[in-house]
Amino acid sequence: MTRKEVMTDCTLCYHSCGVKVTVEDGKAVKVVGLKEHPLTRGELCPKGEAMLENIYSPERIKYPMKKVNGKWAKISWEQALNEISAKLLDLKKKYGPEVLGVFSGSIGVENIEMNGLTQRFRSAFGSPNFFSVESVCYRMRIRTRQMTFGKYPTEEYDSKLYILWGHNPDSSDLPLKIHMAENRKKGAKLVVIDPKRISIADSADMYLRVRPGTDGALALAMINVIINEKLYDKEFVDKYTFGFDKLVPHIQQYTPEWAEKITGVKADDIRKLSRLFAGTKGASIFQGTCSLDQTANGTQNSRAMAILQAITGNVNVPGGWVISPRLAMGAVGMGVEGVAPLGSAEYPIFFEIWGRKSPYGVVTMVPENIPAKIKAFLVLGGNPLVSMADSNAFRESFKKLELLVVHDLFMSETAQAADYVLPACSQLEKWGLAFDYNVCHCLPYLMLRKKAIEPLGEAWSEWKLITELSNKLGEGEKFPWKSEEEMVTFELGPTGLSFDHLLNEKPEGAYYQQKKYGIDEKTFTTPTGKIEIYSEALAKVGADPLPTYTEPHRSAVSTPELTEKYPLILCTGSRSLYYTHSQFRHVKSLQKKDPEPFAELAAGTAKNYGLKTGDEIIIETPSGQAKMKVRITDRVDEGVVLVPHGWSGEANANLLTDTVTRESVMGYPEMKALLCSVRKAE
Ligand SMILES: Nc1nc2c(c(=O)[nH]1)N[C@H]1C(S)=C(S)[C@@H](COP(=O)(O)OP(=O)(O)OC[C@H]3O[C@@H](n4cnc5c(=O)[nH]c(N)nc54)[C@H](O)[C@@H]3O)O[C@H]1N2
Ligand SMILES: Nc1nc2c(c(=O)[nH]1)N[C@H]1C(S)=C(S)[C@@H](COP(=O)(O)OP(=O)(O)OC[C@H]3O[C@@H](n4cnc5c(=O)[nH]c(N)nc54)[C@H](O)[C@@H]3O)O[C@H]1N2
Ligand code: SF4
Ligand SMILES: [Mo]
Repeated sequence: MTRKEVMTDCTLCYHSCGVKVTVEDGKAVKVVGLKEHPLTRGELCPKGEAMLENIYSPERIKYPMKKVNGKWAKISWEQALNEISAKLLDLKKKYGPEVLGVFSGSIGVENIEMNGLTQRFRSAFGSPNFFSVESVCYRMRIRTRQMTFGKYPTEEYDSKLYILWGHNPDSSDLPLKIHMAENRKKGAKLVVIDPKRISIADSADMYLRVRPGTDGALALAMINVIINEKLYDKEFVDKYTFGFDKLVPHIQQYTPEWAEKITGVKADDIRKLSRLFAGTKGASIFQGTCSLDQTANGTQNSRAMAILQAITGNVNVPGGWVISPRLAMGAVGMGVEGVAPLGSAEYPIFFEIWGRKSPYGVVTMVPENIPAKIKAFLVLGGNPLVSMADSNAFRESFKKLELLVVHDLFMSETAQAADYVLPACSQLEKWGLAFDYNVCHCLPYLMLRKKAIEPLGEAWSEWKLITELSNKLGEGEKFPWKSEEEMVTFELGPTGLSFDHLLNEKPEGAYYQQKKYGIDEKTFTTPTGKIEIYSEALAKVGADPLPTYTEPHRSAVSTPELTEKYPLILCTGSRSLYYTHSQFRHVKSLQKKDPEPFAELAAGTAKNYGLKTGDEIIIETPSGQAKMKVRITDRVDEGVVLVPHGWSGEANANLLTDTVTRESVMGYPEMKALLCSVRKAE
């Protein structure tokens, strides 16, 4: 029997926790946490522990398939590539290359090969239309911090004060959970700001229950208190910020009493939190990864939080927000000249700031542009028909596509809607690089993602699919790497770390740089060279250059006419520890832990509608209906309905969201503060 142990990472969500996989006779038989990994030190979450159940699931797609008369027929890779490429070339000839859209999901955020290859593919084809979850998640905060600091500082895991602001590490962030527990033992404080009293709030130093979607008002009032009570770091502000003089008069309107009326958080608690935050050097706002973005005030939420870190001097100090050294890598991705993706005109700052372009289009604009501008879609590692806002609109518009190709391990709802489904490799079946610790939480650390087993069935990696398809399209010379290993070697080129070194000497991974604290003249690469409290970049695109507050698109305040029909606040997307978005519902051990979706309601609200735990209800919004069971809990406020996302069929939360209520600066969908009604299902 041959036996080997492979150190690699788990990519079942973007945290890339270190794992050690035992392989016997070519089969992975055991996965444990990797003790040597600096972030997770041997711990895994239940999803990571169930990795092999997912990989060896009988439901894996085994071979390429084509839909013929509504039924799936097995075909060869050769046939699939021939037909797909012929159709793409035909569409290109008739309508131009822009009609091709490429989507890569959240798996493509941590999988830089997938992300880079899909970008290069659409560029080689000549289309600017690359979409990903980045126009519903995370990129908004990157962009906003960039426009404020020039670079992208992130929350440090080891902090003295953790403000979990719409973030629940117990379910969504294992590395933070581990580090926070350790630092709290040493005296670090914890504040939770969340409409739900999540478990960890029970032991927090402060818990503030906020009305969904109103966090911006709370943040503005904190700035107000910190300025008016002179709690800010004057020396830091004088030396490193631009526009503070404009902020002072602007912020006067946002008093704690004003914010109390909007958010439901007591003015005195706002004062107390402001004092605690401003009085702690090494404090960090752990801003929800998407929870504060997916609201009408998204960009301004991020701005207000950046300004809070700045005026208290909590930037580039241990425990605050810190700019990590960036890793110079060989870029697999490629831009397209002369044409810009959907949404670049409507949401210009999402696409470009100071000449720095982002590769993404605005995904909420996709449905309305099919078929006029988009006629074919290639989806890798995503499930947009379930995960993007407005599943109804996505599904209807995808029906009008002339070609839909999905590369996945499983028959997702998007795959079911496709013309061709292509089998994908799991992360143990291909080579790659894991280095996103610095993107998410500033750890300049890199690991080789190792191919531990051979691809199952006829699965192909993204490299193989994109390379072979490009060959058929006559664009093969743009994909020069003869193997995945060669591509990874190319990526590593500028880093000074070689493939062999990472494979043989440092299988557990290596630091590629040391973190630096402190500030010098090169730290803030904004046009003023300072932290831009006043943002010319925002003013230029017609947005508020100083932080402001916008009510949720739909609420008792902004649309009182809707509240008779939709009297409750709907907040979607609470993470389940056992699933990543729409994934793993077929994994038995996880299914057992979280068998069905529940809408969480407070007792009074449930009583008003005659509901008890376990009842089936219909949740309705102006966009659609979803069916789930009720769970009564004292952890959410009266009048709020909290639902998970990622469930398929009738329980899909995105049957309730829409692509119309877009955040005004970056076009993000509203997912956290909608209006709904509930009733018992017949
Ligand atoms: N297990 C698991 N982990 C995941 C994922 C997953 O699907 N499953 N997904 C990953 C991805 S892609 C992302 S983006 C992150 C998401 O990460 P986050 O956006 O940080 O989401 P959570 O950590 O679930 O915490 C969100 C919290 O915000 C609260 N909340 C909702 N609306 C509001 C609001 O308006 N204001 C405030 N203050 N709080 C609000 C919710 O009640 C919840 O407790 O999780 C990542 N981790
Ligand atoms: N209502 C509501 N909707 C939300 C959210 C919310 O809070 N509320 N959150 C949003 C957020 S933050 C995000 S990031 C998105 C996530 O949106 P998506 O990324 O579209 O969602 P997933 O369900 O994770 O889809 C990933 C797909 O990739 C497949 N896959 C996994 N590994 C690989 C691989 O190596 N190769 C290939 N080719 N395929 C692979 C999986 O089987 C799965 O079908 O969802 C968003 N949707
Ligand atoms: S948190 Fe869980 S699913 Fe995510 S990478 Fe770590 S072990 Fe895997
Ligand atoms: Mo996300």
